[in-house]
Amino acid sequence: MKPFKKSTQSNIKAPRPEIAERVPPGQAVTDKFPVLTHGDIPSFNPKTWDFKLSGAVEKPVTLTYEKFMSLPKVQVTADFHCVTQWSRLNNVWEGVSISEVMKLITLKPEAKYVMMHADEGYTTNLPLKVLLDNDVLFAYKHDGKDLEPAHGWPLRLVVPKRYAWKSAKWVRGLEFMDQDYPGFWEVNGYHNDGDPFKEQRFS
Ligand SMILES: Nc1nc2c(c(=O)[nH]1)N[C@H]1C(S)=C(S)[C@@H](COP(=O)(O)O)O[C@H]1N2
Ligand SMILES: [Mo]
Repeated sequence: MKPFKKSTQSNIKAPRPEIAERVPPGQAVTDKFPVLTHGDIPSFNPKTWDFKLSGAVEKPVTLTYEKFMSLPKVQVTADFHCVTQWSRLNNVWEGVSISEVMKLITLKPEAKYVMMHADEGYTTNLPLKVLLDNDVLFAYKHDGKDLEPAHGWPLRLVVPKRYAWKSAKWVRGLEFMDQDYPGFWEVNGYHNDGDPFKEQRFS
């Protein structure tokens, strides 16, 4: 993987002062919504789609699409930072908050880390306390419209405080773990934590 240059490039325009503190170092603001996907867009069948909560839980749970969609909704407005140096501000996400999903299970005391599982074998890992932040949600709408298939329809995770590779598109489940294991990009050279304000791009 090619390392980025340090964030002193002159081709990045300085953001307006009122949003400057929301733009992490080395990022450029875009109004577009680029698509970043490794591999193909998975097909979606609402009859066979499910969502699994597994691992260090008292009783694993599998939700149907209908059941997931019946969970209470939230709206979260948040900035989105891709490690490839674009940031899109003020995204309005609609979906189900992580706290709502957590009501469906009882964690075992050893649950400290989480692996997100998505279609096509995409995975990404987070410490439990990062996943449980109050701006984290499973989104099915973006800026008032259903998510485009390329952006994760029917469901994607959104973790605003981490680089966007942690926001798994086509998410299908959470596996609670007693130890940390690296996900797909974390194995392939991206930083384990991925905090954009600390510029944690690569390991
Ligand atoms: N399942 C899955 N989720 C994924 C990815 C992917 O390749 N597969 N790419 C990640 C990366 S690197 C980024 S930057 C964001 C991009 O989201 P977007 O395509 O909606 O902009 O999705 C993340 N989630
Ligand atoms: Mo990315």
